[in-house]
Amino acid sequence: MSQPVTVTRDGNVAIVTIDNPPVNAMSFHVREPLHARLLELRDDSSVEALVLACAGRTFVAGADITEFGKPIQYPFLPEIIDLIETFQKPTVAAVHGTALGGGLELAMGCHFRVAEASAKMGLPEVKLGILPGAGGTQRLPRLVGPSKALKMIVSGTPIGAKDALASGLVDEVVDGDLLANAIRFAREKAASKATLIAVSQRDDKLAPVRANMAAFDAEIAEVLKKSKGLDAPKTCAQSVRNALTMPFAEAATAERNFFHELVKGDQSRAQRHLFFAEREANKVPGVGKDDKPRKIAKVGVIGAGTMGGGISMSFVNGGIPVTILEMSDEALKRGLGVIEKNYGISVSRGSLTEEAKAKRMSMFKGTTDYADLADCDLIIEAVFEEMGVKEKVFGTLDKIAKPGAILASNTSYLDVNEIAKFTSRPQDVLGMHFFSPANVMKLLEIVRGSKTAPDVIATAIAVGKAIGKVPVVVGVCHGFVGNRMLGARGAEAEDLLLEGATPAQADKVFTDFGWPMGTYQMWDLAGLDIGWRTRKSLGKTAAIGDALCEQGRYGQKTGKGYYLYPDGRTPVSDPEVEALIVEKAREKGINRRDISNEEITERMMYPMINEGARILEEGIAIRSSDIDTVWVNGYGFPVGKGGPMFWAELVGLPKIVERLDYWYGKTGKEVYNPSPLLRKLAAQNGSFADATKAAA
Ligand code: T1G
Repeated sequence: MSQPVTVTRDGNVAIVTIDNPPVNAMSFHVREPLHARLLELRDDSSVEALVLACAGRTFVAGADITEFGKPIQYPFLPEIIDLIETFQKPTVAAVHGTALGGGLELAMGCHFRVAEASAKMGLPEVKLGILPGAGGTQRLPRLVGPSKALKMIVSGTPIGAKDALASGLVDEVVDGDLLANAIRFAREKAASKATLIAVSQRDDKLAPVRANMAAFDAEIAEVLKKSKGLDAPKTCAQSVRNALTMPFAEAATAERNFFHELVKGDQSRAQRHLFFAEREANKVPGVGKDDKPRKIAKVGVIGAGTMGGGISMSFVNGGIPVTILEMSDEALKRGLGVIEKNYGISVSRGSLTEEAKAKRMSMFKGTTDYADLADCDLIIEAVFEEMGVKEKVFGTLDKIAKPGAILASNTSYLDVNEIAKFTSRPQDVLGMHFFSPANVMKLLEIVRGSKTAPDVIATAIAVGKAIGKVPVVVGVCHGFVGNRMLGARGAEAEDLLLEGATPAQADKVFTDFGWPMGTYQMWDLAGLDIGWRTRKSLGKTAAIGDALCEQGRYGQKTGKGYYLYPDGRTPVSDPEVEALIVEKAREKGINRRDISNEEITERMMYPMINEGARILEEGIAIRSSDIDTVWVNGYGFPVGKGGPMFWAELVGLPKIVERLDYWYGKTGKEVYNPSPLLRKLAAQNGSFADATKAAA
């Protein structure tokens, strides 16, 4: 095991190298020797300059998140950074990879920073429900100015080396040997007897903004607009603002206090849970390190509709060329036209350059001939959700696809094992369920068939991550994990309206909870006719939903559904719908009553939890945190509540079971019947995580 901290010499320059794989996190076993070595080097007169570097793939990527929630052992990171600032000789951070959080804070404790051209730097603590707690909210504004620091810290988005150089975060960007250049830079600074000003003592970038606090407060209001319901963004902004109004030491102390407040809160616990959950989701039983992902250099997509087009864009955006197959030139032209229009919107928004758009458009090939997919490494069909259509497609793919090609279905519900039977290569077949709009939504449900080979799963995970998705492996059942639980969440939506709720009231319960929208608005967005068609095919009815469709009220796309959409997007309650609901209730002899917001939560969100517990019992999800990852990345479950299963434990499983029992007793509906696992955990005051471990 290599030493976490080593010191070497290059003449009068001392090089301190941190080596703590995989990301050089600032764990205690790094902090302790680092503090000791720095103390020695500071007082060693033979050392005329110091370079702080890291081994491995990245400079320090932050404090050790696994240490949060436990007593943190001295020396703390702020003390180490303050110690570096007492050096009376040049200190230089050699930055490569991703210098994030405490890593960037450490680098900002040095007088200078030299970065590799490919390096990224940022303070992503807000994504963990906390704020930079080692001086970041005080030093970053002093280096890049309060406005840029505010945006970087409240968004948590890192910047590249070029931007860092231009904004004053780094002093030099190098292409060649980073360490050699950092040593050269340090030696130059020592030789020139350059004036050394600790970052905490600088004020030149603060003074101009301090003179106009009203303008800065307006900037704060602007950046906080999207942070609804979360505490950390507001606290981040307040701490950056303190840099303008308080002496460094006082503001740094306030920052530490903010950190200790936030880190013990439910929101940070939820967001740290999601950080590790997303990574746990890549660990799949039966898929080991020897199951190497196959190379995916070319992708084929069948269908250039909404899903096929979005899926194709996801791969091209990830640098993988796509051949799109459609049944006619006209459909192909339409599909490629929508893709071009989407890129055009990005260009007009400034998030894509014209040349990047041209390059991406050049990576699409259109065809109406299956033979053109023969050289694809992965082929994904996004055709009509009907087994007969899938049979034709996979039967043809089996004949034309090269050996070893992976054949994936983007089906949202259908049985992937049935689909695999349409081929002679079930081991190469799986589901890759994208979420609309597929080029935007991060979730990718990887549906593992009973015969899907381990390396095919490994490939789907790897290529999913490569194109910026969050892959979660799920089992075969109707709706897999997300849509199956969505069904449970909406099961009582119709009856709640008949019994007394309104769409606006029920949807406000959801938006107040932190969802982007409620059930009825979501149905209007997706199109009410989809559900209507499904109900008719299953011989089912829904008094209100059917009536709306019979009036041609399909939702947003027809300008009205449960709501009116006068501007095409914003839902407005419609008295006609409320009259329809009252009429349907009368026809059914239902006496409407006031429905409380708690009842709406109990009858829509608790059934979701119950279905999640059933999914765990059946092994459709490997672990409860996978379910949380699905919901946060595929359906907008608020990150501050950690996902449905994490939130259920905040509510208390005994309470959820008690309320489900109440509604089951009152209605006899299966959606309320507590699953045996849920009942067992509630009785034992256990947690879903325990159940997952026990099942593993
Ligand atoms: N602490 C502990 N473990 C970490 C970690 C961290 N900061 N970062 C990553 N890991 C683990 C991760 O769980 C995984 O483990 C393995 O490393 C590889 O990670 C005081 C308070 C650096 C961009 O938020 O963004 O500093 O699954 O799969 O895709 O103000 O990791 O292999 O067992 O993500 O190449 C601030 C978090 C912390 C950065 C690399 N820093 N990390 O991505 O690998 S708070 C962050 C990342 C803080 C200070 C505050 C990414 C990455 P396993 P990975 P990757």
